[in-house]
Amino acid sequence: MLIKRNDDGFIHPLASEITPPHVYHGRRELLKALAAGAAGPVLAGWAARDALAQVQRPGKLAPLAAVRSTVPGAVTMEKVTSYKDATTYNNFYEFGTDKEDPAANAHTLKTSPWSVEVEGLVKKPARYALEDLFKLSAQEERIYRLRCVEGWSMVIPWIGYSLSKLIEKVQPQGNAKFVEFTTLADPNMMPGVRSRVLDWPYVEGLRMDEAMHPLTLLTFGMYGEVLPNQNGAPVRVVIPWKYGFKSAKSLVRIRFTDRQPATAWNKAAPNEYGFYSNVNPNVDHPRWSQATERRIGEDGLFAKRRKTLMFNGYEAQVGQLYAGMDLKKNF
Ligand SMILES: Nc1nc2c(c(=O)[nH]1)N[C@H]1C(S)=C(S)[C@@H](COP(=O)(O)O)O[C@H]1N2
Ligand SMILES: [Mo]
Repeated sequence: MLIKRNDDGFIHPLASEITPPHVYHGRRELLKALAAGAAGPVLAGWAARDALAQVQRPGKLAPLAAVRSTVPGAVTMEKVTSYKDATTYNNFYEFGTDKEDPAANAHTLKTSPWSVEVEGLVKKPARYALEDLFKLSAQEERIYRLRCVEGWSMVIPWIGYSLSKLIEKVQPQGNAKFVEFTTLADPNMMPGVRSRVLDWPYVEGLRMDEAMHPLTLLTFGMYGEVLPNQNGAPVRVVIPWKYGFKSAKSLVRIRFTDRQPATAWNKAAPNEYGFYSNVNPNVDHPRWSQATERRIGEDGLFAKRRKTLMFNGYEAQVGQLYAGMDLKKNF
């Protein structure tokens, strides 16, 4: 992919590349299929992809070109949450604990220059400038459900690539069993870090096979643009089958280790937030049920709560990672 750096230091696709992916993909596939005399199935598939037609570029931040992901399960056809809801109802405690706080306060986060340290049990540790991390693999659009442990969910068109691409590049050593994510904790840019709600920095972690799963996304953008600060700019992870807090924002370090990482929420309340935190309607949070959820944007008088799905609906893709494990014990 051709990219150039603008004065603001971030990466901008060339103008020719900013055609929305659903437009150029559909068109190219259609032309190919017409030439092959097989337009029928492709047209049907194309119509089914109308989920993508709902993804309107908000036109607020730098555009980010992406190809349609072909990873199984990477594109839900559910209605996409509005950009406004996805960017004004956030959890990002470094900017305050109210849902409106990150949108109001995150403008003080300076995302350029930015680098991510990759260290620990790897053969090729490296400090990646954001631009180099971005270029490491093709950017894909994924439409994922994200389910917060608090009982609400959204459907967001993310842009990034499988974290496995980076992991393959840095070559973990044989004894690396877990990946630890550390996010920025700068009290000058993040007013929430001065409060004691969590033990900063915000740390999250995955078992190696979870980190290697193709659905685990190293994420640079959403809605066809770079990430807004409140959603974890300039780079975060998104793990769609786990409660939202596992999807750490504004990453500065990725460390490979042989020990299960001590994560921020697990340290704060170990009986409430386990290391795995797979979305599971059958295991309640000690203070509330996890059986149902409220889809953000559907909060009218008659909006029904939705049933929460095992692994947030990604059981076909990730269920085998937990075969034989007691998911009530390993919550
Ligand atoms: N650094 C950091 N990452 C974080 C959080 C946070 O407070 N700090 N909150 C988590 C929680 S609880 C959720 S639900 C998601 C929300 O992501 P979104 O605002 O993009 O929807 O981010 C997660 N990542
Ligand atoms: Mo959350």
